[in-house]
Amino acid sequence: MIPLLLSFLLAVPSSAAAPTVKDAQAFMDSAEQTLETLGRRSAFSSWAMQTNINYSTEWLAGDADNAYSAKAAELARQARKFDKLKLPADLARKFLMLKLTVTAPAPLDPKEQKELSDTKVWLESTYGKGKYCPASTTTCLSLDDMEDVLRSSRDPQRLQEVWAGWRTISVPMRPRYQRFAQLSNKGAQDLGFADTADLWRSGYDMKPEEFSAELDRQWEQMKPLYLALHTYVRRRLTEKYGKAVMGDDGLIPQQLTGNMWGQSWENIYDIVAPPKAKPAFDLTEQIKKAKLDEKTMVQYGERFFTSIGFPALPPTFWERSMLTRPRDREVVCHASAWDVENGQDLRIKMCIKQNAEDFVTIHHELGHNFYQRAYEKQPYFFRGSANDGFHEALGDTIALSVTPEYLKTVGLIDTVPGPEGDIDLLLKMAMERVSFIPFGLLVDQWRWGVFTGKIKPENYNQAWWDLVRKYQGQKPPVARSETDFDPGAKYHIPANTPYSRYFLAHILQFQFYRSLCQQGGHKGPLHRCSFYGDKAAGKRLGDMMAMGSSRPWPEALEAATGQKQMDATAVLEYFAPLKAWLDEQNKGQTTGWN
Ligand code: X8Z
Ligand code: ZN
Repeated sequence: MIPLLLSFLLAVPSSAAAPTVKDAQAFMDSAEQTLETLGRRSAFSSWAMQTNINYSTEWLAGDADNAYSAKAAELARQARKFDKLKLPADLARKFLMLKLTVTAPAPLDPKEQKELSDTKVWLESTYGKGKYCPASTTTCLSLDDMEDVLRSSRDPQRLQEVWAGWRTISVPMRPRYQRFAQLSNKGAQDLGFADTADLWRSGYDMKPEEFSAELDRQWEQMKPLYLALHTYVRRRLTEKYGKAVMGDDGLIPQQLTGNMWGQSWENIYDIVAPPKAKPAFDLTEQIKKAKLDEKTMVQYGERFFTSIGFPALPPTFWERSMLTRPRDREVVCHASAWDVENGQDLRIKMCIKQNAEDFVTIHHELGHNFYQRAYEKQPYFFRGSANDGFHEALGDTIALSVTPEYLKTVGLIDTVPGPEGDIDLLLKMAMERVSFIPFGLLVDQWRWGVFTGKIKPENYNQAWWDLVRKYQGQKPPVARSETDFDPGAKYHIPANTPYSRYFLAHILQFQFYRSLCQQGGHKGPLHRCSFYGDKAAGKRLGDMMAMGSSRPWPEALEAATGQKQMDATAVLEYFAPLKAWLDEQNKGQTTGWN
């Protein structure tokens, strides 16, 4: 038995005196070490689960996620004792990163922590395993089967069926997503945020409300371009499918866009191609004609990066990546890039198909891997991109350089179309990337609404479709109700991946590209520039990537482009000739929707 006085002395150690900067530094060093170890364990477990979904791997992934999230939350709460200290900027930045490291932070109660981790894993694996089993047959369709249909079928009935069929997989997610949002908000509040949306918006070197305003500003800049494309595509779809399928409210039926979520429209380029132009080339056809298998497609991507000076991918990349859908087990096919051992063990996980869409996605994923390796020397909390939009933009910037000139250089096409092919090429690119912009905005408009409580559970689905209508000008092919949970049919909702990053990436990638092309002395229209083989361009990108997230993003942006603002003018400049052409085509048409 310890005498009362002594036990009091033991409980209040001498370090209870005001903490110093040195204490804060020591605390942070140890926190980084702890989380690096737990993070590695969680990455391995999650890889095991996502490439082989079963009861045991789900258990392991949930357990490892719980260990990481609970520890991160505990450390973030302990870190409060340094709140009043004036810390050097670097160290203060790490303390912020510590609070932001988990996108759905663990609440205080260990039982709720466990419940949250298990719910996260359940949501993601339910999406991964999702299948639609039509009543008429015994075969079930996976998401990639249904995406094939959306890509290539032009039968509205069939399109509608798979569109609605895929959305049956998310119905059971509804109550668990509601609980998930509740628990995540609890965790965020324990860390001092108003809610999870407040936490998500705190990672951009500005106030959360300034970030929202910044997105709105950028959207307003790009809206006329999107509206022009929407008006044109809607007319061509009406010519193809008729008023009976299209309706007359000005909205585009989502199942006709060639994409499950109407988020990018390149797969229906054949329907909207300028009437007289002979298509310059069809990359999907070229890939099939050249019989490029999945690994060779990835090697094309890698070669672009090595051509601008990045070292080749390690042999383990080829041994450990998952490039195709395995036949014998359930997996999460949604493409992702992994860095399980800080730059030493890079991998991608993808179910590659031989088509142009996946060729671009390969470049996107490799962009993540090369970024990860570039910042491996940074301390744990600075191993990330300047803001999350940078990570998403990198590979897309490279893919903008996949021009006809480039494809000819690497032997994938025989002839480069002349200037008469410009509109054709720009329209193709707009179908891929301009179409995406409103979707990039609306996903988090929905989630922020859910987390802040502005969107109530009884309105989850209606609120989603209101946003789709408002931003994308699209509609579902069949009536939806509050039994459905259509947001859950988009990967990033069950996987809880913030989405504004992709919106930012669609601005940043054009900024990076324009700047690298200017630096490389490119002459002629911007969209014909490829910086393939340009080592100086690689060096500029590489220097920025090596900074990781150690500095506020405007500094990283300045290092790469000389600009300090994210700015949609590069997008507008790139597409300017197309915008003029679209305006001409759209004369006499009503723009927008009811
Ligand atoms: O999720 C992705 C990548 C992985 S980070 C394949 N993307 C978004 C999506 O598919 O919805 C890339 C573009 C947008
Ligand atoms: Zn990505």
